Formats: sequence, C-alpha cells, structure tokens
Amino acid sequence: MQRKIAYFLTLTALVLALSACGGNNKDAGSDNSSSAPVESASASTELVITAKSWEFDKPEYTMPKDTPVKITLENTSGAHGVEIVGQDVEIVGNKSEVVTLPAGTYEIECAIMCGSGHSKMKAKLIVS
Ligand SMILES: [Cu+2]
Repeated sequence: MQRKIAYFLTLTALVLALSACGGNNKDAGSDNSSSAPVESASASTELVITAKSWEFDKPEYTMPKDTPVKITLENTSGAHGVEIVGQDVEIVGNKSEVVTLPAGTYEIECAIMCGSGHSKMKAKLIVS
C-alpha cells in the first residue's frame, strides 16, 4: 500500500514538473507574439532589389529568417515587379513591403510582363 502511495506521489510530482515546463513555454510564446507586431511595423533590416530591363542587380539575395525585413524594389529601367514564388508576396513598381519569412530558399521572379526579357528575370532569395 505504501509503495502505491509513493508511486502516485512520484507521478504527481512528474505531472507538476511537466506542467510547469509547459507554462514556461507558453510564457515564452506569448512574449514572442506580443513583440512581433511591433517589429513588423518597423523592420530594422532593409533589402533593396534593383531591377532593370531585363535583370535583377544580383543573382542571389539574402535576408535573416523569422525577422521582419523591408523589401524595397527600385526600377532603374522599365517597369518590373518582385514576386516571391509561393509566398503571396508581390511588390510592383518602386515600392516597399515588410516581409517575414521562415528559413529556406525562395525563387524571385518579375511580377510584371515587362517585355522580351521578362522570363529571364529570376533570382534567388536565401533566408537563413
Ligand atoms: Cu517582367
């Protein structure tokens, strides 16, 4: 009988320890989510992509993961856009958009049918 009580006490202690850990994780999570909107309102990092007919200024761009980054498109000749394929991000003309992406390698394509070299306007975005 005493063994059973010891067993249950151990179990209770374990459950308490586990729920305490869970509580800590939840606290950390709510800290992250409460600070995220502030960060996205004012991105501390800017990525400038320059486009001309018919190429982007770099074959590869990099930005930090899970961080709001202000992506700015500058057209130096012609009218072009930046589309981050599969991410619902499209910046058309000389504009900026604050974008937060998880780690990965993304394709950038021109978002506007800009002429004969349009299909060549591709670049990579490396988020790490
Ligand atoms: Cu184009």
